Amino acid sequence: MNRRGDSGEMAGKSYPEVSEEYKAAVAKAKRKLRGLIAEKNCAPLMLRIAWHSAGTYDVSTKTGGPFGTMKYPEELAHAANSGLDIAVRLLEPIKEQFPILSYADFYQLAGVVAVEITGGPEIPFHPGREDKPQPPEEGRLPDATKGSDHLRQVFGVQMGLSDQDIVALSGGHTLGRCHKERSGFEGAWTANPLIFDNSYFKELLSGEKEGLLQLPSDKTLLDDPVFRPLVEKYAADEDAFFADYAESHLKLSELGFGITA
Ligand code: TBV
Repeated sequence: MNRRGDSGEMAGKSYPEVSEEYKAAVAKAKRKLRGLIAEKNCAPLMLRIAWHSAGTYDVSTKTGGPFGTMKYPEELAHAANSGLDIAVRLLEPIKEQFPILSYADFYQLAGVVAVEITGGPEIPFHPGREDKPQPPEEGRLPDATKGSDHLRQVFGVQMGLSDQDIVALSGGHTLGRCHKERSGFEGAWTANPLIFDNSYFKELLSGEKEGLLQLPSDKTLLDDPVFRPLVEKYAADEDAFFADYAESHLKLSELGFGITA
């Protein structure tokens, strides 16, 4: 068997080969994660831990990224990760059942399952990430109070993602909410924060509403000539959002992982 993964063609990547035992553990862990997320209603937090794990990747130094370091107290103590200790704690009883899996794969699998189980698109998952011993430095994740230039610096220059990835991934705020005691902000972006759909973009276009939240980094998507047409497209066409979201989430989950052909 060659090294090219099944869905790798889209990203033009090849992946390390893992054992049949490893593949079986991935499939079984996926079922356990569905159960946990359904029981605890914790899909938003699981998407956030996957994103904050991957979003530290820096293309120029090839450091950070989705490599299982979020379990370290040092990384959990980063200001942007406030509350993610809860995610690590919720996941640990399942992780213990699958010692063969890397934390790196396991946290990304949790993000994929969170999107799937709340009605979002299926995101291809390729196993084989290895755990790194060292968390990244603090300060790489975006700041909610800043605008387009900052988003392009973090997602574009640091992570190597595109403008389209920024808008599609911002749709992740279709899930969950802000907690005053974690980020200082309070409230959900949509009326149905446990459903993955395109309502984030519809709410963004319809303006501020009693009871819902828009962060400065959300609102900046409306003011930018490249971002805004994508917001309008995703608000009007959920299938287009799901297709682009799945592609962008896959890229995010594999920053620094897999060999580009
Ligand atoms: C929570 C803001 C997915 N995102 C979240 C919070 C804040 C932000 C609240 C934390 C809390 O108080 O519990 C303040 N995160 C940002 C902002 C930026 C950011 C402004 C930078 C622009 N978010 C996200 C991506 C993804 C998410 C790429 C996933 C693909 N974030 C996310 C979820 C939740 C937050 C599902 O960043 C809810 C968690 C692109 C919960 O309910 O517990 C939007 C984007 O990075 C910036």
